[in-house]
Amino acid sequence: MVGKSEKYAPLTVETISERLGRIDALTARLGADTSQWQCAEVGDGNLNLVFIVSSPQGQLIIKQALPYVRLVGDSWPLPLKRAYFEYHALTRQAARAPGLVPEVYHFDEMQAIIVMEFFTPHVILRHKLMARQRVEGLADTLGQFLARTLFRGSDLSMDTARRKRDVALFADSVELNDITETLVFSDPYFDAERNHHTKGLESIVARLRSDIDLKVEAHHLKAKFANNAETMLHGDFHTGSVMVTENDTRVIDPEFVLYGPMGFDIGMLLGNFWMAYFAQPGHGDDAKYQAWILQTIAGVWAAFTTEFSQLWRNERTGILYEAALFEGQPLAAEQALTHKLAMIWEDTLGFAGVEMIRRTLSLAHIAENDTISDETLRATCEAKGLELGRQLVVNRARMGGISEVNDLAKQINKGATS
Ligand code: SR1
Ligand code: MG
Repeated sequence: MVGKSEKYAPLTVETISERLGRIDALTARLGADTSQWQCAEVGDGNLNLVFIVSSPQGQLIIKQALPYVRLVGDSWPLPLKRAYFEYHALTRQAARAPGLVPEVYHFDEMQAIIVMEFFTPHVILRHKLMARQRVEGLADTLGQFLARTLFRGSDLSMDTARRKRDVALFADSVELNDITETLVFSDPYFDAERNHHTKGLESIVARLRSDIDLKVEAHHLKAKFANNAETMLHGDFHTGSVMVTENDTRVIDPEFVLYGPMGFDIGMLLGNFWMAYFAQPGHGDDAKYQAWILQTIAGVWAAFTTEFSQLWRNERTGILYEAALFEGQPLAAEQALTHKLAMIWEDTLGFAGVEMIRRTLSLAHIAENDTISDETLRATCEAKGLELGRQLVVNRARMGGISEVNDLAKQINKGATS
């Protein structure tokens, strides 16, 4: 499955057949007659080339890293080795949460190419949320994916040798770690070069940047992100990293993989759902659909805690909270679980908050807001996200359960706070 080749060169739709047409992993799925192959470049993310290759026999995805940030251009170089980290993340996620991530058919480290399963007729969840379409089973699948990958990639499941090896492997992803540390945790809180925001938010932006409690708490979260190598994270788990049909959910794109705090993946996902909730007036303003988004958020957290608790009770084979330590004291193990979930909850809220703020003030925004052409309406939706984000970051230790946070979101949505 792993191939080696000559000097790196970006693929084009014209060169794919010639360059990859003799690789078994591709011909087995597309057929050896490359004249039948059809290629389209479909990458709409911030970093990479993505091709769908189709033939009468089948379809697959080819993802290739570019040596720079696609969103910005070659003025921002970025190493190709992110494909290597993504490949290793995908194989680990496939083992820990089977059936939810694309199968890797072929990996070429030199060309930074991953050839993988094409999920069809799936679409990116973010687009589904803008089209106000529901997905059956979404919350359960996402909650279970989070619990399985976060638990099984951690000290709760892994032995010392395997875990330390993986921490070392992913620790080399310094450039992508740096992107997150900078864009998520620092840039939004000062007038950084790459920042941009919607006209009309100026006074709110000025207020947030002079908000000492917010700045300090966001930085405490940055310290946690940088220092707490708790588990293998997806690292960029927003609604653009999820593909869905009306009743199927899959997870893609773990190139930002790193060892970090469990609440980061959960918080990033929930923060993106809350932003989609506030953006709904720009996409049809359907109160019932908004209620479904909040219900989905509650469902993700419920599914996560249920699955995580199951894994805690049945799969604690790692170096932390060893089963032997609690022999004959089941209540002690349950107490430790309750404490663990409370810590994850607080982190989740904080990371959701910083994600909501950075997607509005920093470099990379979200399509739900960007596609609202009425600037005044867009600013109103974004201001609500900023308000909830600020409250989550600053008050995360004092928030009750998920219903309390959803109630706060509803108040903010009505314009009843600030
Ligand atoms: C320069 S990359 C900007 C953002 O895109 C990715 O999807 C990550 O979210 C990153 O922060
Ligand atoms: Mg991505």
